[in-house]
Amino acid sequence: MVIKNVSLETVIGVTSKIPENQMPEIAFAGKSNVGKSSLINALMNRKSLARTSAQPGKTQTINFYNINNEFYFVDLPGYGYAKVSVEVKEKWGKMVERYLKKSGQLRAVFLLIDIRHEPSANDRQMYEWICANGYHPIIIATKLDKVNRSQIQKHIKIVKQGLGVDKNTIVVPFSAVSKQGRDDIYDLIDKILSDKDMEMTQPAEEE
Ligand SMILES: Nc1nc2c(ncn2[C@@H]2O[C@H](COP(=O)(O)OP(=O)(O)OP(=O)(O)O)[C@@H](O)[C@H]2O)c(=O)[nH]1
Ligand SMILES: [Mg+2]
Repeated sequence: MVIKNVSLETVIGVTSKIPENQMPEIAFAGKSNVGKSSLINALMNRKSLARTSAQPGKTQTINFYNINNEFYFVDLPGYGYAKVSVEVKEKWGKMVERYLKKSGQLRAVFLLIDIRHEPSANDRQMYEWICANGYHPIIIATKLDKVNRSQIQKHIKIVKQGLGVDKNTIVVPFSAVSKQGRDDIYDLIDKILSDKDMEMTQPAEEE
């Protein structure tokens, strides 16, 4: 994948309408502070187009990044941030749920899990939610640079078991610091996007 141009095209809040985009969308979900915006920046080759923060709860909107005028990266607000009210949490949840249900262009959902920690109840719920909406999430185990090389496989196993994934689920370890894993994610995105092309170029049925 070659990134030629990127721009933040649409930002939607709790009450906004889900945009009726014409190009495919690839969404990034995960708890607050897990590294969604950092991953999107790494994929876009930009330092800070997607705003990141050590303070959890940075992204409170759904942000659509136009990539090469070909597709969108969708940065979803993070869940599980303890310091916001129940009311705000509910609103975020509803917004994400509405997006998963309503987007006509969503092709794939990446679910990010911090490689250091066992998935939480919220992570499991998000995983199940994505599945319930007909998507098979791809797991990105983030902050790979924070674990010892010899411990990586052990941590990946904990992530898989904690989410209760099936054996076909793809788990990609990734670091926004070293960019390790980025090429694997590009390859997956290429596959996701070309699958759609294949569908679109299916020969028409004979009459
Ligand atoms: N060491 C390390 N730090 C990371 C990595 N990815 C993200 N971080 C840091 O983790 C913090 C949160 O990253 P964000 O990308 O803002 O997380 P987010 O998931 O977008 O968070 P919200 O917008 O709050 O949902 C920032 O301080 C990042 O610099 C990584 O791979 N390695
Ligand atoms: Mg963010």
